[in-house]
Amino acid sequence: MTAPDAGFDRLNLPRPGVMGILNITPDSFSDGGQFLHPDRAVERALEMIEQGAAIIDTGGESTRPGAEAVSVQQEADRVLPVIETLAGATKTPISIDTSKPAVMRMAVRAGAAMINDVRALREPEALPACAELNVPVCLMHMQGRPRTMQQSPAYPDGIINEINTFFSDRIEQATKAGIAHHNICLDPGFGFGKTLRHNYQLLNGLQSLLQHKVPIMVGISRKSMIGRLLNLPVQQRLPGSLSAAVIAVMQGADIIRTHDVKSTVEALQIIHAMRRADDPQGWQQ
Ligand code: 8Y7
Repeated sequence: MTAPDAGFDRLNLPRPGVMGILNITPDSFSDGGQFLHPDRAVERALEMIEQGAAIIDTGGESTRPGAEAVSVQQEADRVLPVIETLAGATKTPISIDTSKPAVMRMAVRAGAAMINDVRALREPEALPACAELNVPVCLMHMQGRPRTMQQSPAYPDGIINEINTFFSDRIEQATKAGIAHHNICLDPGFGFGKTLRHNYQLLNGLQSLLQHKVPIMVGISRKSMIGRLLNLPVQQRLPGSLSAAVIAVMQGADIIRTHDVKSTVEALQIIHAMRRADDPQGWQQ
């Protein structure tokens, strides 16, 4: 049984809701270096909250293909001052994008309310650390490792099947380690060990992920599945990103991770209005 105030429900997210990306890195793919100074990062987070972000995802490690590895110390030095200040300045939940158990612990102590792990708690000790912290966690699918994942992605059993098998296994491992089912959310990891075609097969089959009965998150914002398809640089990928976000929500996604909070919130309001239009209790709220 899930208590009404447990797990993801405790975060009070609207469904669907928007997660604003805050990259505190020198080398992230579309906005690297812009928010390295804590004051600038906090300012940007508050701006995204003002624009309707339901959650802020802070990250100090770039996972783009070929990015440099960072130490626990480096990652902590980047994210902790921002999480601490932000947690004191807003009630909006803060997520920590990390795979390192030590960073998870420090971030939650500093005020983070959620963990977003692109490695789905596969690093040593990440499962027990997360169980102990007892906060919601997003388990993302990735084939291979960031450095090499785009070299020759392949899904002989079909991408949807393979991702569902991966998720069943990760949910089993997580719950065995003591992580509550109501604290789990899944993300198929657009662009992480996937060809352009795989990403669109995934978008088309996204509904199938609802079988795991947990919230679904997706991150498509400005990614190469938009840019390579349309042959557009990162600054010109908003219409494509919004189109994909709307499709994802129509397929059942609950959380959209994006750089462009204001426009994404607006796009999701269209879906919300449509879904509520026939509600006899009213529809605009
Ligand atoms: C995703 C993500 C990135 C994603 C989740 C980027 C950290 C690349 N992508 N986390 N992180 N889902 N859950 O373009 O798709 O933002 S990094």
